[in-house]
Amino acid sequence: ENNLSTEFIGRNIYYYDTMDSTNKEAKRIASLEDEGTIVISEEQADGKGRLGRNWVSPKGKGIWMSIILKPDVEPVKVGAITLLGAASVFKGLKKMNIVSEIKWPNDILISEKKVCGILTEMSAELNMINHLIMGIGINVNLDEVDIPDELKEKATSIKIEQKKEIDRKLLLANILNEFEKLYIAFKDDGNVSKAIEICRENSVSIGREVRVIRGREERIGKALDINDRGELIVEFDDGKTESIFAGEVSVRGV
Ligand code: BT5
Repeated sequence: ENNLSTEFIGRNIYYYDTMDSTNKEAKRIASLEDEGTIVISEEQADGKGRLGRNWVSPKGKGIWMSIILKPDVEPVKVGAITLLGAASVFKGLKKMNIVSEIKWPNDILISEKKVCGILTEMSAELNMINHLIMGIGINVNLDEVDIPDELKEKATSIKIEQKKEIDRKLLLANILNEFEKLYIAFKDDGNVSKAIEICRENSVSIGREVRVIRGREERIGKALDINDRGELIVEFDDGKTESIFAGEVSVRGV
């Protein structure tokens, strides 16, 4: 906590030993809580990824947390907010001399394997956001045995990659410090340029083949860039170029 230098992000923390999902808990309490409140748990019994997928969250080994946000912007502007999270995790790791890469829109990779996933959920009505929950899951000190066999090819932890235990509190503080800076710019005037620049410069996706899945339709293309709305620009094999909005598709390195 000593390393936390934020004004409001993480100034109110609900800390649990166990929880179904910190995103679920954050949604349950969001309307009563101030912006920047965090729910964090040592383990999650029902951690969630996107589209209802499961998120492995073993006890005492990771950072499983959710930030409650109440930005006064239109719902269409939140697409880019996941990138604020990704950029903050990237920068927080970098501060500890840990090199990672960002996989648009919501993953952080080390050595091409996932160490962090982000799940942003929003409650909105009448074109106004009630609240937004940014769930961040980071595999900090997981050992090989903590990673299920079926995920071993695509998932890793910081400890496995760095071959040493990482201070979770320090990493958390670094990430929250970075996040608040980027979030204030976003809140003030919708400015996400800094976060997008970080994602662009440290992206594994750009220049690579990606698979864009929309419902049942699956197309292969090449990711060219991230535009200033945070969308991924993809050139498909038929020569057409489209900008892909986070949440509308899932993109995988082929
Ligand atoms: C994500 O989904 O990457 C978003 C993960 C968000 C987790 C945080 S933890 C705190 C908060 N509370 C929650 O309940 N959730 C958030 P997605 O892109 O859909 O990736 C999910 C897929 O990643 C799964 O289907 C697995 O294949 C894989 N996976 C599951 N657990 C993993 C882990 N711990 N590390 C790496 N990959 C994992």
